[in-house]
Amino acid sequence: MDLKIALYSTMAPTCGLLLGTVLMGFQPLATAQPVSDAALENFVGQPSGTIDNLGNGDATEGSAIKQTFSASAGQTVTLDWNFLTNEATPNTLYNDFAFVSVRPLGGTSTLADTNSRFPLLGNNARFNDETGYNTFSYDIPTTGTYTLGLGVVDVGDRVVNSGLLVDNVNVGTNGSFEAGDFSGWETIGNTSIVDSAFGINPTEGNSQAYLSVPEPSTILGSVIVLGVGTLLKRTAKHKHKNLNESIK
Ligand SMILES: [Ca+2]
Ligand SMILES: [Ca+2]
Ligand SMILES: [Ca+2]
Repeated sequence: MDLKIALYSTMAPTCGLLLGTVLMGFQPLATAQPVSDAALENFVGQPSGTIDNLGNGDATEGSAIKQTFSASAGQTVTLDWNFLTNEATPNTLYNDFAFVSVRPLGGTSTLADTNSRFPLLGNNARFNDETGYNTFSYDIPTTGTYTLGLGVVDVGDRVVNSGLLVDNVNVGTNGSFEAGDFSGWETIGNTSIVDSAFGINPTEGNSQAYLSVPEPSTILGSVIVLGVGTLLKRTAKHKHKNLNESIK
């Protein structure tokens, strides 16, 4: 084979592969992205503005799950939840939080925000702060059909991740997520089923639901690059904060 042809036949696929890799690098990844707070309110069936009106700041985006079930008056809905965050805590500007919604009665409540107690600081490799599992309960006042919704949101901006683990829901079907999927549930945004390999054990069985507000996974231009710069700065602040805490 002529040297030039040999070189070309080696180079062309390599260049093609390189170009392909570069192009692929700019494609959005398959990671499901969080949705607006308006979309979350529509999803759980609460009035527009409900999430911002909880008083934790301006929610920008989030993820949620829901299930509709029949319940009798006097029955108690219980579930286990664990709020995780990489935001500095407490934090008035970026007060990410988790919420629960029960409709048509019950309304919407904050489960935890950055002002909550985080006894499990740094317990999980993915998050700096963790509330640990707590139990939410709600007494059904009237026999009927109810929709339970659970969500986690970014506040103030769309960076620095927070998450919500849910398990052991005592109403509806697949309440402990032991089917290994969201069968019986509906989801919106970034949700998945995780086991103890996540770094935190489920409270019932082997599986638990994980909702989060991950960072944008692609870099498409200077605006987003600037956003990533801001994120890096804020991450550095967090590290600084943790360092201070470890010195105390
Ligand atoms: Ca908002
Ligand atoms: Ca955040
Ligand atoms: Ca479970």
